[in-house]
Amino acid sequence: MLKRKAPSGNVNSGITEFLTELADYEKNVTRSFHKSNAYRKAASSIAQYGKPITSGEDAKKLDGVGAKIAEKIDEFLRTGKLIKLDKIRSDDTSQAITLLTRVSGIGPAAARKLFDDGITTIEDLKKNTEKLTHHQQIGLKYFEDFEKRIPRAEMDALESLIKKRVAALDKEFKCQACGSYRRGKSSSGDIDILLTHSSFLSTKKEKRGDLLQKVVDELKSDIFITDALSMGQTKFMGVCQLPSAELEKLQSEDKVPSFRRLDIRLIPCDQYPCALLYFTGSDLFNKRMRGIALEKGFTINEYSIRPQGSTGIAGEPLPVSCEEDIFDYIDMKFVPPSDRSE
Ligand code: 8DG
Ligand code: CA
Ligand code: CA
Repeated sequence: MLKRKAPSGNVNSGITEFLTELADYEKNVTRSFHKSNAYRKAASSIAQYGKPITSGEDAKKLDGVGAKIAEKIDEFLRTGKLIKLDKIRSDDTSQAITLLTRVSGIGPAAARKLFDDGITTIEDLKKNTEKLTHHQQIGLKYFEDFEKRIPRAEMDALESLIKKRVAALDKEFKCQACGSYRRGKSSSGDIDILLTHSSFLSTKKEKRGDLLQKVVDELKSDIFITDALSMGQTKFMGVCQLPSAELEKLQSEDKVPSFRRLDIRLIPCDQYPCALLYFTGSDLFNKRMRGIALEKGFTINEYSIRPQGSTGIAGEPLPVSCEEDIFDYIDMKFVPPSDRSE
């Protein structure tokens, strides 16, 4: 089962798609996370390369492409398919586990456990909801909707509605959608909202209070937020639905608004730029940028950028007021969000 991403305009999409499918298989079915990451890294290098790959030898020059992957590329270029993938696709266990992991909240370990209990289909899940966590039950309830990508026009509407409601609550809130949306993608898998408040600093945690709860309650009040998957002090995971009137304005072909996955994270003001960078992604861009930072003697995570002393112990967080500051510290040219995808 291919992970349904928007078309990428990648000249090697045949190769990157089969590598991604193998990465998903290793993650979900065999739970060999090292192998999975190796396939993903190779897929990313190849997608970034931009020129058509004509042989495995060719591909081996790229970061993360070793002899075994090069062999698979040769087989794919020669025959247009991979025997290994054909076997995986026709294997019952692999099919069932891959299907189960498509339900939000069911990870590789839970999928294996359910499979061992004889659960192999969505129908089986529906008959055994007592075996599922609250999150998994909601994942099952909205299984079809959560598989649909969210068109950019709807993302615009969702973000602006959230911004409007949050601003009406308190002008000192700031929020924005990040993830693939901020990277300019034509569609997104979910809505990743970062939220901050001018009074909330990492050094003044007591100011956090119930800021997130207030925002969630406000968004629940007209059932924009329809379900909660989890609610913490700084992270809400849930489900929302654009009001029908808003959907009509978009001249969408859909008659009824779909249920969408929504995450809201409350971030202290001083950590907002590092969080924005982190949650804009992509995951692979973040990994590369962290690597560059380390070479320059800095360590970056979702909270801060800190100098990495010769002892290997990270120093105090450096002050940052925007994403550009982080690039400046590590002497890296600013990469606009739209260029952070592969
Ligand atoms: P999509 O929803 O359109 O499918 O893509 P996305 O917005 O890029 O992915 P996401 O899964 O919603 O994650 C949002 C960002 O969070 C991602 O672009 C980068 C950052 N991120 C990491 N590591 C991880 C991780 O392990 N899990 C998740 N969920 N996000 C991560 O850098
Ligand atoms: Ca996302
Ligand atoms: Ca997300």
